[in-house]
Amino acid sequence: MRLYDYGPSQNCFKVRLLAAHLGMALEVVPVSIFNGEGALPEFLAKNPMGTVPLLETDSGEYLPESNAILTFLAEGTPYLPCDSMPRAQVPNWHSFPLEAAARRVLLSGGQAAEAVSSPITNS
Ligand SMILES: N[C@@H](CCC(=O)N[C@@H](CS)C(=O)NCC(=O)O)C(=O)O
Repeated sequence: MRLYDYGPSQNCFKVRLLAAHLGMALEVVPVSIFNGEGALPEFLAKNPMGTVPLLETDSGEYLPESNAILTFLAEGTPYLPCDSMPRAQVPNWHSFPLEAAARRVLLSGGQAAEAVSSPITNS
């Protein structure tokens, strides 16, 4: 399988980390997203969102979205249990970072988002 990847991306790191835990070999294809490689027609044909990570299976199917890729890779392993409650905890924890970030933004009245998007100054 092939992973379209950007080294500093945490979403890509999650996928590489799980693959390493599973002893799964992934062919890593670097995509230089800040140089526009994600917006090239040949990449958009694989993933219309233009984002990484993107998994290409051995049968040539494409799967974007880090959490979907994690779920796909984890199937049949202890990282995705069969029993319903522990299995449901997986999407629960996948949602946690986004939910936690959204709550912080909402509870701060938007100031948390402004702090993140404001340029750092030395004044
Ligand atoms: N929800 C997606 C987010 C994907 C995403 O935004 N990836 C970033 C790198 S971390 C990217 O490709 N950015 C390039 C762009 O948005 O054009 C996931 O979890 O995979």
